[in-house]
Amino acid sequence: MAPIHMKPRDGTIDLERTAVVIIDMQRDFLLPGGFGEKLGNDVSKLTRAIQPCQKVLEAARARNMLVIHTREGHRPSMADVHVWKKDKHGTVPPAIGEMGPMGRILIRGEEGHDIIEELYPITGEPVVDKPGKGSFYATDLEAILQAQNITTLLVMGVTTEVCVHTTIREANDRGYHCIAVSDACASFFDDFHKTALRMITAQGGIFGSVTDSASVVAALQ
Ligand code: C5J
Repeated sequence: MAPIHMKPRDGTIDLERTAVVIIDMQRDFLLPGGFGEKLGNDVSKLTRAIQPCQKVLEAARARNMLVIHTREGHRPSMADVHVWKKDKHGTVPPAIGEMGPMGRILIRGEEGHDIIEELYPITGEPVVDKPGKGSFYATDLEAILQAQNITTLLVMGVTTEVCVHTTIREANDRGYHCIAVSDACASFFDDFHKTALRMITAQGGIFGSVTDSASVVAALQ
């Protein structure tokens, strides 16, 4: 058991039963020309999460902890893109499936769909491809966590209020203690990032806990 600083209260985590889950650190979100930018966002806002993610990843790998990467994306046929996801963007053209500088946007197998170099998975780290915002919907994430006897998730990635939050909510309902790593998450919107983190710890930790990368690294020493 390792003590760790967290909000709303400090506690301990069982490193044998804790997994690091890195949400959607894909070129399509973090690099120019991808989905994030196509929706009118400043992608440089997300890059601040890369270094904290790297620090946690390095510490987790040194401890032989389970590290899981997720990627949001769709089949090349786009048969799994529902109508709302295709058409909702209104004032900007729907971007999914369009050709961009990194291939078809948010399509599995394309360069942009893959994870950025800095956080690239190594052999043995599961990569969960998900069509939705949550990492449990239409994936085998829960089967992996159960098979590995995991009870606690250190969650980081992008974006804080969308895929990170949805995943934490899904996981919390399934009984996992989710600990969001604040500086290793990022949003295109500073206020959403802050508020999303506050929401997790509200009311005694309604969706889980929040820590930061330095606290995780200290706990994993
Ligand atoms: C979004 C995500 N924001 N990974 N996806 O559409 O958060």
